[in-house]
Amino acid sequence: MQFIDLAEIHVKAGKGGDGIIAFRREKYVPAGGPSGGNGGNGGSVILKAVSHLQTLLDFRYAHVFKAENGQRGGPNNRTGACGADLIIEVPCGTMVWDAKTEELLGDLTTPGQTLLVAKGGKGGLGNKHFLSNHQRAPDYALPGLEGEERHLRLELKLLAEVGIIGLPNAGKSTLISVLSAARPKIADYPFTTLVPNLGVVRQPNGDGTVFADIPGLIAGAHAGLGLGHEFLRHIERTRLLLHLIDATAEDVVSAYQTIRNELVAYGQWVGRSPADCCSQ
Ligand SMILES: Nc1nc2c(ncn2[C@@H]2O[C@H](COP(=O)(O)OP(=O)(O)OP(=O)(O)O)[C@@H](O)[C@H]2O)c(=O)[nH]1
Ligand SMILES: [Mg+2]
Repeated sequence: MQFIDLAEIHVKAGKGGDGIIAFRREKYVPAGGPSGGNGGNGGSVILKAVSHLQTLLDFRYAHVFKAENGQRGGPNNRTGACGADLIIEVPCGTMVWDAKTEELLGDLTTPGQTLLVAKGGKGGLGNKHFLSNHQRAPDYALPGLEGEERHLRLELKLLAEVGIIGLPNAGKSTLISVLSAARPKIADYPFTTLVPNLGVVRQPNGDGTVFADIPGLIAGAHAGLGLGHEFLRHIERTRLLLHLIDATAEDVVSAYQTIRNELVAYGQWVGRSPADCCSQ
């Protein structure tokens, strides 16, 4: 399966339905008065975190998401139906940014958590609403308002507590395969792992800790060498980094230092002491 952890989408909430102008016309009811109903509200666009998705792959091909418009009001004071909300499912760990203003709109971390990203437009008022002592036969109504529209950037940062980092071939995938039920590809050539793997490590009391095995880093990864360092975003939120070093390597210290340098170049760990990383 392809792993996609960045996506841009366009969301548009539904327009509110127009209010209408109508007058009650019935036999034996002279001058029945205004009866134009209000328009229904437009549907909103809502993002929802779900646990059955692990990537943003679904957004690779679908970029535009529109919620339903509200319906026009009807005669006899009938309010138009509201447009249905559009609920878009995203994996847990998705951060949502407004691509234009760079504002962080929300961080969807727990299953079921929702975020309103575009509010539906309000339905317009029908002429019935404007009936008053001064205005017995209002012949105007309001149009529905446009729904909000936004360009969003979705960024998936997997939620693991422990991140396993190291040079290619250090044995990171082997470690997670032994500690957890994860079965990543293991082979004796570098860059076997191309996308992060998550594994749940069971503690004796039954609780689980999520470990993430990420692709190997090499010197210059921050400048795009090897697989680059983009996937480091997935261990940005870990509580602990497990630095795995092949003990049979010629220069163990430089193996460690290379990874440290890349972390610093990536920028997220500047200021943390090396002791924050757990070495093996
Ligand atoms: N002798 C020995 N070999 C190991 C050990 N751990 C892993 N290996 C071998 O080292 C090779 C690389 O292991 P991987 O787990 O794929 O290493 P990795 O760090 O995930 O590598 P990349 O995904 O390419 O970055 C495989 O051939 C493993 O069988 C170990 O503790 N001892
Ligand atoms: Mg691997």
